[in-house]
Amino acid sequence: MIAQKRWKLHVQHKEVSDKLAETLNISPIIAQLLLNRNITTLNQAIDFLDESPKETQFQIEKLASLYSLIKACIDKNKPIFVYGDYDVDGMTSTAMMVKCLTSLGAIVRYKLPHRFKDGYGLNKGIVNLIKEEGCSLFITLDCGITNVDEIALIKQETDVNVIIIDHHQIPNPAPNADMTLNSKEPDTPLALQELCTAGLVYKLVSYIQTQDARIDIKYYLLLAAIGTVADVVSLQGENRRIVKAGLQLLYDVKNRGLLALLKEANWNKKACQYMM
Ligand SMILES: [Mn+2]
Repeated sequence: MIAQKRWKLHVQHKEVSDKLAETLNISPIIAQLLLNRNITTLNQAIDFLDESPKETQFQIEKLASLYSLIKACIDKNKPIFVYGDYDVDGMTSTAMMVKCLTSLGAIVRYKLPHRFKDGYGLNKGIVNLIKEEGCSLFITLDCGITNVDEIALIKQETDVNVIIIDHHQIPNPAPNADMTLNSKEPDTPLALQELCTAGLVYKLVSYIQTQDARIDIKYYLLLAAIGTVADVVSLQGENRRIVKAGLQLLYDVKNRGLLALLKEANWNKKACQYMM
């Protein structure tokens, strides 16, 4: 009960917050809220308050090689298999990847594992699935980085290329995938180190958009925002920008799945618009 709660106020640093407020032309209350979040320097504050998703990218060569691996498979007209995860990050990532690949003209198969029947990550049965579908590319989303044995088996038993897009801790030795995009890799730019898989897929799709006009990036931003919020990753850096910009798109949702979810949640467009 609220009556039993004790409010613990953050220490006020009036001098620092006044200075931030004056320099950035923001209210002293916002300045103090920044301090409460450990944002103490001018640069940190500017970065935090900047709301537009930035051009911060992974090394462009990395995204370019991922794209060429995908493109090579599409050119061969062979199916691409996308294996996701059952949580929101995994599902939004899969939705984005399937949409992107389909827009590029790929034949796409996908699987969202069942939480209880299939469990998390890959299992050895996946080899048969890949063989049956005759795939030449296998992409894991929000899983795969810990599946060293399963990936080894896939590479041994089939001739698919394997891409792992995941934000979970990378084991040592890492699985022998052909390519990996993981925000825990040591060469990840600071602003992207907290990206969940939906954020990673969003970054990849943003790059592909620069190479292929069939991609409409607007479709992906809201899904990336939902995946980011649901995976409870830190809302700073690029994550915050994705969520802030993505949530604005809630007012203009066309995706039928999302519309159904909003209806089920009794989402009140007018009330929320007022708050934002
Ligand atoms: Mn995740």
